[in-house]
Amino acid sequence: MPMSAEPAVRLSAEVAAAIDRGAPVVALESTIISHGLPRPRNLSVARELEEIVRAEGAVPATTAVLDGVPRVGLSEAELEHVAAEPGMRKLGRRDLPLAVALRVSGATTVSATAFLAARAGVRVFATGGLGGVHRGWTEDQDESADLDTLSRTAITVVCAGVKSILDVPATLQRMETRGITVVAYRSDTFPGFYLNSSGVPVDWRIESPGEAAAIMAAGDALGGDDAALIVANPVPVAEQLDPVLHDRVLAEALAEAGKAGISGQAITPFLLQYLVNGTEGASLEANLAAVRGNARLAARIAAAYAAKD
Ligand code: PSU
Ligand code: MN
Repeated sequence: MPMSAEPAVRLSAEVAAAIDRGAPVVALESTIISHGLPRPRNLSVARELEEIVRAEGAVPATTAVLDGVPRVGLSEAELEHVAAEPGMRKLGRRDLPLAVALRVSGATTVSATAFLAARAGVRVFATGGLGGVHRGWTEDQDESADLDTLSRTAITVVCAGVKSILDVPATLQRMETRGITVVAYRSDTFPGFYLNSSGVPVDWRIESPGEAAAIMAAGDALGGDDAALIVANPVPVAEQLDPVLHDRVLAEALAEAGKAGISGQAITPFLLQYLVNGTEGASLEANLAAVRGNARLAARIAAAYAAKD
């Protein structure tokens, strides 16, 4: 096997130093920046998320592949590149060897980010909404690779549930089957991404970052196969998208995607963009409120976990 001087996953100096001294680090994904949010707002959001993590005393580690190099922790210029470059690919876990070998630049989804973060030694990750089982899955078998990676990766993901464009009960069922631990943060129901609640009850609820850190430590102590902990953190009711507007525009979006024959990796960005247009930006505000809250909570959980030993 050829030996390379370069590590396969490159950590920024700041992230590497934080991991070495056991300081809290929060991974942030880049697909939400390059494919999930409209430009130029996406760059200010990317910066803002990093600042939120820092304000809580943790180090942000935004993840992407640049010219074939997987990176955990980006410089300001690299962050700008991810936000501005129109040719960024969307990379899931399975795309990583391709992007590396073919020296491609791409944004990492939850699956690719969770994988790279875990390889780097980062235990906590914040995003908007996870991928999951799509409506119509009985026909097209579209289940996000996020679920498969999370079923095999020791990482805590703070999210506002799964995207409401999905079949939420089917996604929760798959998470149970695949051994992904799920708790709702200060809620009795699973959040609905743009909405405070999906209406689906959850079995477990926690009240504090310390409880999340204790669950992580208990999982470490139990050992066995790696799997993720999902901390589902609802967007506050005051900042959610109007549920009636949500349901109406989502129905239109799904019909439009069907008519246009959109499928595979393109379907999630298509539906999210349709919602932004169809709600005159209101879905974007709800999405951002969710992501901000998740970055903050993730930093607090990372700090509580780092303080444990
Ligand atoms: N959360 C958001 N916006 C997004 C995503 C998450 O608020 O755009 C991205 C994540 O990167 C997630 C991906 O992994 O959407 C899911 O895509 P797919 O359904 O193709 O697996
Ligand atoms: Mn898919």
